[in-house]
Amino acid sequence: MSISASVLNFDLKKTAVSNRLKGLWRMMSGFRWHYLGATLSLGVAALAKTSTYLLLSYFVDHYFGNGTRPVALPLIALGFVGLAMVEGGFSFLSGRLTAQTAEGITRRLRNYLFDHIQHLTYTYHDKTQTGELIQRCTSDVDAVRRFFADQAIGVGRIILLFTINFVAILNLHPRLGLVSIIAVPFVVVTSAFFFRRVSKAYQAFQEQDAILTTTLQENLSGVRVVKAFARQAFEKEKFERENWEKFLRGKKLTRMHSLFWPASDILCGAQLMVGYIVGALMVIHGEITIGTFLAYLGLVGWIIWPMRNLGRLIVQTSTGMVSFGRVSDIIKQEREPLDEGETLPAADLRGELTFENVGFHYEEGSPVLQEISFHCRPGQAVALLGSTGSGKTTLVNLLPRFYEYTSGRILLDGVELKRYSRRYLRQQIGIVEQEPFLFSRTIKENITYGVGRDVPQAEIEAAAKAAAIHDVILAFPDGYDTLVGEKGVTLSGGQKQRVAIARTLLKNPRILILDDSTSSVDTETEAEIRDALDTLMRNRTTFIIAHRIQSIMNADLILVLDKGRVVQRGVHEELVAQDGIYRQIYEIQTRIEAELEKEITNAS
Ligand code: DUT
Ligand code: MG
Repeated sequence: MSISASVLNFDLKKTAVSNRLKGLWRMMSGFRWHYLGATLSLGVAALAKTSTYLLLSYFVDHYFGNGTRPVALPLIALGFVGLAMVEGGFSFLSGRLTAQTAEGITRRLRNYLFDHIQHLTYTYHDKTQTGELIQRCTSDVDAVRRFFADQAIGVGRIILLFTINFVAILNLHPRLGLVSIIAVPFVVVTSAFFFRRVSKAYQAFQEQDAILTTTLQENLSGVRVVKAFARQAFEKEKFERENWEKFLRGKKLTRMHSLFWPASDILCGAQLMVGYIVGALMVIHGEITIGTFLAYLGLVGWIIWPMRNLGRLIVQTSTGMVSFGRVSDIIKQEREPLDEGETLPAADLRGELTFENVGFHYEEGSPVLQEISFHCRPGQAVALLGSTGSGKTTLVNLLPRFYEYTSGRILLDGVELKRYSRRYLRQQIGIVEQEPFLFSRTIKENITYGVGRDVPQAEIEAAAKAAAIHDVILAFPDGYDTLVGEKGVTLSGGQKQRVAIARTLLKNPRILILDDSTSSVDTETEAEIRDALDTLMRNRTTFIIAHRIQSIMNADLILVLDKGRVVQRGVHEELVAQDGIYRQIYEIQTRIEAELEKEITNAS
């Protein structure tokens, strides 16, 4: 089934409403005609089935009952075959339409979720566990798919089958018709009773399932830590505990189901019995013919079937709705508006930055940055130095608007940062993150990731050379086409950092942020990178975070951060002359280096 672009682009945000049935109805947007087609096909199939029983009744009564035989036998036989073909054909059509539609809806939902999750804010991702997201995007989405494949069309099927066969029986004999629906109210009440319970049990089960997925996901990500601390037994116990809880909740859910089925079976069985007995008595008293009774036996089954399934449907719908609610929780999260704001100045950003009493907090009441003020001219290098947790990464994360500062203001080229769109800022700012992440793709793909277009090999290599990683890459069997990660080579921390530097350099940003980018390389490589960077930093505003004074002593402005405040500022010469943290760090580092050098000379 080809789905038009407009249907695929339907904004699923509209489905995140508090009324879940309404949300599910909106989820069907663009697919409702398919459902109507499927339902109509079902109707035709149901009519054909019912007609088969009526033909049977006609046949029996005329050939065996009164022997009038008004229609030739081959014609009747042809009728049976024709009806069977119509029924089969339309059943197939309906099944196919439903399956395709459900898959279509689910495909759209998955695509939407994937895109949506990418656009959620940093804050949301900070607070949400990956395992939880994965579980909602897989298991819960699948329950939603089942709803559309099964329960959504099921309602139509049940109503059709019930109505058509009920009317047919009423036509055979009104009293038979009434007798065959005695159990309906009981079935409805029983189903409603179980609906709430199953709903609750299923919600609890899915929540626990998410916990289990999170536990597993975390354990896999941290498997090296687990091994390093030999905590396998502890982790195993933790997993077993969560798994046991899932087992218990699963058992409870199954118990609900297993109580429901016999209950509805008893009701339906009783219904059949009453129908058969009343029917048989009516034959004995000559109120109906044998043919009518035979047709009734067939038709009544198709009244009981929808009744039983109504129960199942109601109960299963509860699970679909719970899962839909869990998916909706993600859908209703606000996206980070990438394009909101202006992209001024359209052409070239100079990269002049002014911080005026900037303050920031992740959590209300615990400020992470306070009264940060400084100014840097275009092309200058600003270095941030400070103990761990002092707020260096937080400060640079404000620039691409990953987080919004909570007080004061930041001016970029004289314009308040909040007026620029995030997309624009992120195009202009290149970050080499503290813990860079590389995709399981080739090295080349990783380096060109930020540009999103074909890049001449020479440019890629220039970036790699600047990041002092070119030679390392060439040493790999497939060079730039070497796969990184689980299926390919495993890079060392320093190599990863350098690939990440190359990735950012290739993007050629106006503002460059290097967050501790040389922390996992040796001093020699660091010097190599620094030389390369020196040329690259020319003409662009750069923020360098580093722990080695060596890496930052040439900066135009050095800010020393402590507990979120700037405690010292100036250039290297000024800061060493002052009594303060900077000089302490400098002295310690030079002493260590001097001692190391002495040892090396002594040894050789
Ligand atoms: N913090 C949060 N939430 C976050 C990130 C950090 O509450 O998502 C806190 C931790 C710390 C403070 O903010 O108390 C500053 O963290 P940051 O990562 O900015 O510190 P840093 O200077 O970059 O430390 P390091 O040198 O260890 O990278
Ligand atoms: Mg940091």
